[in-house]
Amino acid sequence: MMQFNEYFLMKDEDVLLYVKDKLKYFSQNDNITCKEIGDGNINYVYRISNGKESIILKQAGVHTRSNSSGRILDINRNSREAEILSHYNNVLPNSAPKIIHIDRVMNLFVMEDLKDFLILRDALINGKIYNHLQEQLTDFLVESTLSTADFFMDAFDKKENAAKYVNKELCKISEELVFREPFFNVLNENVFSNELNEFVNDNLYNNKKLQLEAAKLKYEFMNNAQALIHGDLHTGSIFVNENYIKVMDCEFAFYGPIGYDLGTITANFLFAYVYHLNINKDKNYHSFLFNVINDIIRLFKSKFTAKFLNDSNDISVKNDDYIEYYLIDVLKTAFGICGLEILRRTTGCARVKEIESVDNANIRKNIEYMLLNIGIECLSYRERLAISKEEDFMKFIDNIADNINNNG
Ligand code: SR1
Ligand code: MG
Repeated sequence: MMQFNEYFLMKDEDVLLYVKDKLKYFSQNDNITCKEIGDGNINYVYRISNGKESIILKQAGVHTRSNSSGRILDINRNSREAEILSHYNNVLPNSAPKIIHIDRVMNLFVMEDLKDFLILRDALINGKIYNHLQEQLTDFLVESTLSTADFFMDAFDKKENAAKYVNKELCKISEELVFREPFFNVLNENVFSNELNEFVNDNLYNNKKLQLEAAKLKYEFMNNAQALIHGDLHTGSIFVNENYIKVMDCEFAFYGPIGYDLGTITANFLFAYVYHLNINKDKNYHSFLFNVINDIIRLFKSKFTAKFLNDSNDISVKNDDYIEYYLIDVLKTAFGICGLEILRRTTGCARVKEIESVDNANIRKNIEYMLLNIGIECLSYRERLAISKEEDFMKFIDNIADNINNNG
């Protein structure tokens, strides 16, 4: 009988045996089935069901799934991810799937199956409206990060936590794919419409000013251990239903700059926005997304400031001017990361459905072109955006889109 006392990468039939032997979740008489449902780049995700109830098992592999880049990844990321999902539920109840079981030998964990939830990216592409997104996302952004920052944790605990969550391999992926590849294409894996070659050459590959901003942000990402951040908070890492969002896929988490998550999620809402501007002429849906993005920035600012003032343990930072200074710094990072996330997903190998699902080559090229312009401007003007009024951000975005539409 298989003991599961030594790590190996499981197949469907191993998962079934594992669940029967180790988990005792289903009754022995149940006819259980297992299906691999992962569509990410990194892990293996299985749904195990008895026809009525189901659970999800996530196992880490040593390599990325395609392994075209030959990356070897630390498999301990799996148990760290399960712990961090539990941390999310502790600081903000119901914000992540519940963890049922962790196995540090097999590098897997089992969690509740969010069957009646949709992946936020798909829901937005399909034009779904939810009125709780901005409130819940900003609660998550503020609570999940600030609760682990120096202002709120004991200084020794925070440093130990920062050491525990060092995440070398996964951070290296972001250091390369987010900060380097859009400008240097070292891996030679960049892909985008051929008609944009000249534009990308002039504005990314040969743009020293933009490359300088990316370099500054890269070294901030590598050295500014402000708080435990999710590290990959795109709309494919979030599940949604009529009442809740649930955050998952935090294998990229580490102690990094707080603005990183805000920037990543803002960029991913902009993917939805630009997709709908080009594909779906429903103005109501455009305004829905416009308001969600504006609200995320507005609510982030007010919740961040309030938590800082009310809950911080350190008297030296309970100072309005310091909080304003710190928040502006977080926002500068966030707008820069927003630009980089847009640029790397539009030019690089880690693609998004808002571009990839568009069959019409001309429309796809228009979406890419609009996104590239938005990405470049967010990165270039991040300092100005950080001190401007929150409602100005989406005006800034609409201005870029209108200019492109008016100039053909
Ligand atoms: C090799 S991993 C490519 C991308 O997928 C993940 O979701 C991260 O965003 C990463 O950059
Ligand atoms: Mg992921």
